[in-house]
Amino acid sequence: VEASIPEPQRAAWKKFQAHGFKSKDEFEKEVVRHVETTLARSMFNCDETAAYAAASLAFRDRLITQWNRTQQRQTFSDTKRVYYLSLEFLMGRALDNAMLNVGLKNARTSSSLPLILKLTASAEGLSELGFRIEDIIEQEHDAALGNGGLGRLAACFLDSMASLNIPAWGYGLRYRYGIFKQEIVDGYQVEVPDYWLDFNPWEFPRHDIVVDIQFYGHVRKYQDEAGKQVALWEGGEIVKAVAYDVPIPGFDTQATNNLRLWSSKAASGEFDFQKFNSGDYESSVADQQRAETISAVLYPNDNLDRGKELRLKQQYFWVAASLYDIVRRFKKSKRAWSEFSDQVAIQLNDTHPTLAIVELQRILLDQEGLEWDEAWTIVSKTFGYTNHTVLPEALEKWSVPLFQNLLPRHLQIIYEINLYFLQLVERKFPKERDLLGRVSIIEESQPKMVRMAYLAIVGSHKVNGVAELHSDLIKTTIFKDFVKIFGPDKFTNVTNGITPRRWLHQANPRLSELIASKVGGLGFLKDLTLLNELEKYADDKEFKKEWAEIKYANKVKLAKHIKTTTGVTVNPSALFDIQVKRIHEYKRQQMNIFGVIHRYLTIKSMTAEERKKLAPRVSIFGGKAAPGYWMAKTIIHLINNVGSVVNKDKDVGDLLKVIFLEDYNVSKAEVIIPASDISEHISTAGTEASGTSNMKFVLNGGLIIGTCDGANIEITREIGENNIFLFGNLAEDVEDLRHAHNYGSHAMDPDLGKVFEEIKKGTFGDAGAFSALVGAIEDHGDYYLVSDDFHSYIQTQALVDEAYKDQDEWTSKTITSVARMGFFSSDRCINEYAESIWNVEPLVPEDEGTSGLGK
Ligand code: 7GP
Repeated sequence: VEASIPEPQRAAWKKFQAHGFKSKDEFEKEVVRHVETTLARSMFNCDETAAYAAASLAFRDRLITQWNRTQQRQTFSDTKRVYYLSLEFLMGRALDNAMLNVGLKNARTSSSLPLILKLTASAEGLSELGFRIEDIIEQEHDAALGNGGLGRLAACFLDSMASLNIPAWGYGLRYRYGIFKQEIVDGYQVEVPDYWLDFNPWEFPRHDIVVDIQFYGHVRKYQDEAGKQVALWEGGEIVKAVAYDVPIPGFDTQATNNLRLWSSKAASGEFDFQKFNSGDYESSVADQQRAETISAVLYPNDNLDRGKELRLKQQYFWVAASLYDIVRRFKKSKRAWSEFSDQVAIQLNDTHPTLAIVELQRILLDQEGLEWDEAWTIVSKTFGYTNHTVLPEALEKWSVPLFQNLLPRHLQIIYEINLYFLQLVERKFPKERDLLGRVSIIEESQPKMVRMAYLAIVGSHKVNGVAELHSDLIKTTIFKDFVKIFGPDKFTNVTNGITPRRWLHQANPRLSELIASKVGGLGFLKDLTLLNELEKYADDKEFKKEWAEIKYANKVKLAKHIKTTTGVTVNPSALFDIQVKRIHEYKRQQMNIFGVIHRYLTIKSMTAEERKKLAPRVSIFGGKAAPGYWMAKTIIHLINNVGSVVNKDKDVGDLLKVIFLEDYNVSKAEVIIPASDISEHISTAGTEASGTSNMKFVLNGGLIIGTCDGANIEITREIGENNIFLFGNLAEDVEDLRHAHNYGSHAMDPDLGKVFEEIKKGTFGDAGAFSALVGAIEDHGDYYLVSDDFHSYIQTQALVDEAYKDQDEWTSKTITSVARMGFFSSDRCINEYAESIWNVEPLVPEDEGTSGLGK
């Protein structure tokens, strides 16, 4: 890298190059400088917001220097890069993470490595300036550019790719509005816009990186002088994509990768002066507003596809800008096109970026003049596709007329891809006429539809699911025909993971510190399997006491949050039972709240003596419903109404409290997850592709009640059946059960029947409000098998109560479980992608010292 700087300037560049903070004085100096100059304030009116801004800018300066060097290193070494295309990146807050990374490097250069990294220069520095680091961190607005699991996974992957020194870029959209803020008013969800860009120190606008994106128009075909058929996409309109870069620091490495988010802007730049001058004020700004609408808002659906034109526009806008960037970077290397897939791996986070396959084929064909086969060989070696759901309502399809209008050339190419694909199928399976219709990328419906998952499979070299069961299910159900056509090797599994930096060290610093004191330092944050050293402390009295104290302190912290946000007092000694995730019928929050009602009725029917033997419980819910998902909103309403009855019932007291936490998001998860005793992962078997919060809860010393679904199965395999509360029907039985509901008799579970009676009596408010929720189970086939699993659920909850009474044994179980969670690091997961799908190697910074982390 150094050699790339021309000799005469080298010394000056080196002399003034920024580096990590060497001391807290240096950090303080930078904070004060940013307060006084960047923010133009004096220390006399520096409030916490300003201190947050200044501290962030100080760290950002350091990150961007590292970012630059990382990019230079990658360019000069000319290595293969990974491009992770995701319409969602649910990043949460950045300052804490930046401090951990830059701060650590700082600590590392000093002689001793303090255990609590936050108490390094930065924290002490802030404290000398009169601020508490916790309060400063709290000032940051979450970057909430995602809905749920899929978006948070992308964020964990960015952290792991940087930490593993993998040359990688994330590409996404810079939504002006992230996922809405949820307010609870009279028990109902109300959506409030999340205008998060007011002040965002973590992004760098790149006004010099602007790409023209074309929409609409028509295709003109003609023969060029050499007699070759050429297609020209003409007319239509142009929108500009402007790049915004977000540095992604790796943990314990200088490597800082990039997340590039595109923002839309009118091609004409400003508004139309001519119209303005002629008095047409309103339409003079219309073009500009229409263009800016493209990246204005994140679609708030989780596991649901709505097929709106603006969404397809978002997808193409983002994919076209990203590919332009990727191709431009490749062309700088002056290599032959045949080497493209040696230099570039593109991962599709679900089908949302599938158009990238078509766009690359179009670039190679129409712009670079390659032949179809040559181009297609390159394309299909470049892409990998990750599927995140088997739910039919989430599988993307776009109507052909819509496509024809918006992206006429792309539709032609899709038809051609499909033609060659179907010809291949016909050659391989000449007798199977039905097969062609089943696997065609074009569904012969009215109107015709483009099946994006099929296009993604045909255009990728690997397709993966996100947990073992899920990867098996896609091979045997939704993509079965494709396994037959392409063979089983095209399909693989990469079980999801989570970053232990955010989800253990940052969220639960005391637990991380305690673990570090026993496993030889913080090395487990880089190699999570080192946690297995903990297993020998599962019966260590002293250790268990500290472990339990930390859990209690985390519960006290959550209890305070509950008090300030809901006004309800909860007892931190009670069992904290938590279900936080998007609200969805398949995730079965309704079963949880029915179980809570069952518990309430049981308590009411008990004598005072009997009640004394009960284990007090706090049932905590959190999660957003998609604004148009009426049933999910009804579930939220019921939870809140049950809470308002139960929480003030004198017969019940501390024995049961029901809490709905407003506006669940990443930063709240960091407080909620470390406080759980048990968490609920109770989806209908076969519906939750993986789940990732299940991993976070166990890693933070909580146990799980769950179904045999998604990653619960692998968690059980790792931690042992004795350490998890599994219940319910298996995935393999779901189909038969559903069939029986519809065609046989469906006997309601009697306990659930009693719960429904109580709801119908109006005990929890107007019964009519909940009739659809009850009706879905009683009268409309109970698609999610709530009644079938209810008995087993209630019984298993009783086992949880029993187990919790033996606190000593419970603590041992949680320690053993944490010790066995090493597999679920997103580092392991990214290593699997790197080896089996991307074929990329890490690029270790040449000046990387030893970490002192004990690995
Ligand atoms: C989610 C899955 O529901 C969850 O089980 C999984 O852990 C997560 O992806 C990460 O793989 N899917 C979504 O969030 C989603 O919206 C539809 O999928 C595209």
